[in-house]
Amino acid sequence: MLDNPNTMTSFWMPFTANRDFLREPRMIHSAEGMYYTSSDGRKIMDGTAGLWCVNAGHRDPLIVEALQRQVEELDYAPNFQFSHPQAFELSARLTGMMPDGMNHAFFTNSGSESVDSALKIALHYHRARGDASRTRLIGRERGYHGTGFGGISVGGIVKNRMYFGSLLTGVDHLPHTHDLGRNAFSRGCPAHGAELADDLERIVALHDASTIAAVIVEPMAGSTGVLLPPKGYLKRLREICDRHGILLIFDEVITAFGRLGAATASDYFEVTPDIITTAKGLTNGIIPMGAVIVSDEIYNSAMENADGPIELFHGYTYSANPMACAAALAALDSYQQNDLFQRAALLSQPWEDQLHALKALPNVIDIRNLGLIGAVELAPRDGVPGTRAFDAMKRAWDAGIMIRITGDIIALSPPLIITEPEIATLCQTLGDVLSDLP
Ligand code: PXG
Repeated sequence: MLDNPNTMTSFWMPFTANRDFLREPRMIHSAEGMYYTSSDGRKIMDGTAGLWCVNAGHRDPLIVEALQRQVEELDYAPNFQFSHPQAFELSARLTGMMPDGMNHAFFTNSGSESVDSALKIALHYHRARGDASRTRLIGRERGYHGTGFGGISVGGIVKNRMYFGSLLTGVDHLPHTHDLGRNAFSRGCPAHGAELADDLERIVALHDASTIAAVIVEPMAGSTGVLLPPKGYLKRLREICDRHGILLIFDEVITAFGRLGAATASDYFEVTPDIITTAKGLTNGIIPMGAVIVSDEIYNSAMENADGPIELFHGYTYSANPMACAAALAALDSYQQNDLFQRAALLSQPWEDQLHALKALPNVIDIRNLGLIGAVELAPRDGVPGTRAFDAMKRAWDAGIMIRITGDIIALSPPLIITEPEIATLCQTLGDVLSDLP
């Protein structure tokens, strides 16, 4: 079947050049730790932790065994008006890792659902407090908040929005923070651009704060190609939100669970939002699950201001599914027992050094890094943007490493179990690919 492109068209692949893939499939057969084995039997280093989710590496025995035990006991239980102990245990464990005062978790099945849930919770919060005119949602250019209608409305990636109609109304966007002119080849967060947060004051002046419910940003914009927050930017955003009674949502679908060398980006940047969205690393990618973590103020307000027995008319069939809870509890165990967040923090320096050693290679116009995240931005080919990085991705696969691309930006985010020699191999292999790339 795999040799027959006609049969293979039955799978419409997400965010993929489907026709190109069918001509030249890149198929994965199995995985262990830092490596995949391709269908043609080659070992491929996972330079991206899957899609930024397999933080503890593939088939972590703690998680595999927890799932095996869970399926023997409880496969599914509803969480509408009934529940099961793992849901409460996980909520307690998860919120224990979150910033002070963020003690309540609402479960979803993906980052997209976490984002849409967070936006709805923000609207609900203001309305329940009698502030129903606060309905505007503010996102940011180049932001990625998943693919639900809420997420693409506040998101700022043109191709993810332009085909899908008029989207949510009452949405505005902050400017993105990418500035190669001032910040190219910065190590860690760039020095320039904190003032871009002040654009929120312009938006407030335009619409009036009394109409604005929430601002949502990725503390580190991942999908768009790793745009790091300028130094001081997030604190400034927090201050402006506070001044105007606007909720601040950090979309931590990528950054939570150790990617920056801390439990959350909120922790890393020492800026506490009102709502944090998570997914991906919550279960180490093994089972879909997301969670929205909210402040005591938001949760207590929902409980106190409810107009009937049910405080929030929102939820999913699989919210806090027992198998997902078991995977998440085991993933959190694994992160803790193996000190993976600390490990990411310790590895961030050799990571930075190895990545920035690629600076002199042809067509490299920027290199960015933070925690165990890296990006290499390439100059686009004349008239055919995106093709240079696309070719790099294919050649990297042939050379034995998996990398992610967005436009002409290569993104790297290896599992946090990577070793220093593996960092060297990953960067050197990428360097070899880039040296020969037209
Ligand atoms: N928010 C953020 C910040 C994300 O990065 C989502 C929401 C949506 O999550 P779900 O689980 O609905 O996909 C994401 C997802 C990439 C890449 O290559 C990034 C994501 C997904 C797939 C690929 O950068 N981020």
